[in-house]
Amino acid sequence: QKVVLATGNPGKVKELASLLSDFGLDIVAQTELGVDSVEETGLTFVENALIKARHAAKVTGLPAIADDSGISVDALGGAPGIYSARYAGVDANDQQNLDKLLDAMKDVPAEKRQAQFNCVLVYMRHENDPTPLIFHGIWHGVLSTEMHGEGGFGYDPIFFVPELNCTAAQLTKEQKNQHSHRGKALKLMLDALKNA
Ligand code: ITT
Repeated sequence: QKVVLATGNPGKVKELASLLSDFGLDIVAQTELGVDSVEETGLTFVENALIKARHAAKVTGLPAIADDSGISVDALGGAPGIYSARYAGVDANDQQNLDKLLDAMKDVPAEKRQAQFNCVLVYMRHENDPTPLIFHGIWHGVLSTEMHGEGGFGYDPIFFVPELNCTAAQLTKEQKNQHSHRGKALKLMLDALKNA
């Protein structure tokens, strides 16, 4: 079964595609099928994931999987949250977003630097699927004051995981998937598809 992976983010593709393929899905990236990006007008991770999956399903005629995710910082009232990709502006890159977050947190002491990654994955069978499957994963951590590690993407170099005593960017792809918001949502999705 061909399924379009409705994301333009190579970091997400790296973490999702091989596990979905191992599961037996014939995963095609949306860029390979000429799917453009769609405006994310939702107010929740769930709404934005649905918007992206529906758009890709509509353009391709295939089932679609979308990921909407972001980092929520307690000391910032949950910001940047659903705006994580556009925190430093609509055309901002990962480094600019990360620098802005470090700057916003520069006076916040160690004990008040808790943050969470959220990931919502959606599986939409077709454009008009009235019961899309929705899965949520969360990962708790603490924002570091400096970048560490070369792996992962986005905010990973400043997302310190106390249980593992390192940042998300210091984990291998496999280790990150064992602990991450995305890995947890993906496991729930694969369990559900197995039983479908
Ligand atoms: P698509 O919409 O095309 O999937 P995007 O990058 O715009 O790509 P989002 O709107 O979901 O995706 O934004 C996610 C943001 O949260 C983005 O800035 C990421 O860097 C960040 N993020 C999500 N998961 C992350 C992870 O595992 N590690 C680090 N940063 C992450």
